[in-house]
Amino acid sequence: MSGGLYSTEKKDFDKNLDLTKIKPYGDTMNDGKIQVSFTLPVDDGEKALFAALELGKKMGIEKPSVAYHVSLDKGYTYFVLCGSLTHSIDYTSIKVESVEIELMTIEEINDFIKTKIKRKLIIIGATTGTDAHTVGIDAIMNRKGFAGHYGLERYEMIDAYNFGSQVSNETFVKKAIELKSDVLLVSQTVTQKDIHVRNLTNLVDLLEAEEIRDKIVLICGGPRISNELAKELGYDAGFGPNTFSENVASFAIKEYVKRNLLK
Ligand code: B12
Repeated sequence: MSGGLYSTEKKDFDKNLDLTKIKPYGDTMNDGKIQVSFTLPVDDGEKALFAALELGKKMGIEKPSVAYHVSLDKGYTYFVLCGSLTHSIDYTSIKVESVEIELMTIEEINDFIKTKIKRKLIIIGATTGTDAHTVGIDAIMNRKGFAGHYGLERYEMIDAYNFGSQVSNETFVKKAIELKSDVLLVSQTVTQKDIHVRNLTNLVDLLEAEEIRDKIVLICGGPRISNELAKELGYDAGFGPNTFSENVASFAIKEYVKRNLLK
């Protein structure tokens, strides 16, 4: 650590972690330090700075300060604001519904498919609608995978087809029928104005219209997708950040057998 003038050693700083009242951590426990960024639709200047600080206070930020501001264009200014958040959260009261899976290795997944399904599983995937983000679906499907975890294309007992991004729901359903797919993987990153919700439900509607929804395992994923949301929208499961191909495949094969979807 630096040997500068700043030292916390002799000071009587708060060291108590109370999980019923957690706050952001900056330098010391419960200091509430945060940094937020946003754009205001006004020209840069003293008045804009004042407005940003006032907004910070309304967000519950104590002693906000503008760390950075820049004019993005005429009538638009970008701000980075720092300060201490006054709000806290009762961490002990939070209940999150995540996918319950017995995580298997690639070898175990291949063996399971060989013995229980007795043929290769056909999995298709895409980022649907207008969404252009491919990295998430590639991480799950592409041979090289993500963070040291190989993707589904590498699995001996899986035929994986990754159709990339901006695939319309109509095309995706057509591909599902054409390839007699067992599992459909949908990636959604852009959530602005809830576009992901409309797009994800539209796919379920189309699958139901084609009478194939109950014959397939339907999974979605993305940085803002939770299992809870996915189920609400008519999917079998939803996966968020730090998902690997093994998580998805372990769930898909168990679900496939549990629902007796063998064709
Ligand atoms: C790279 C990037 C882009 C690239 C994409 C290039 C490409 N080929 O993918 C480009 C430049 C094209 C782009 C464009 C846009 N982007 Co962008 N982009 C990003 C960025 C920097 C990284 C995303 C990424 O690759 N993450 C890495 C992967 C591995 O993570 P992941 O997607 O979460 O995937 C994991 C899990 O979520 C899960 N998963 C994902 N999909 C699936 C699917 C299944 C079936 C399963 C099981 C799991 C799963 O598993 C993956 C691995 O663990 C993020 C910011 C950030 N740092 O996250 C913004 C971000 C996603 N983009 C954003 C925005 C707003 C846009 C634009 C709208 C900007 C604009 N105004 O033009 C456009 C949209 C274009 C469009 N039509 O979609 C916002 C989204 C905000 C929101 N929630 O809506 C972000 C968060 C930036 C921000 N802070 O504002 N973007």
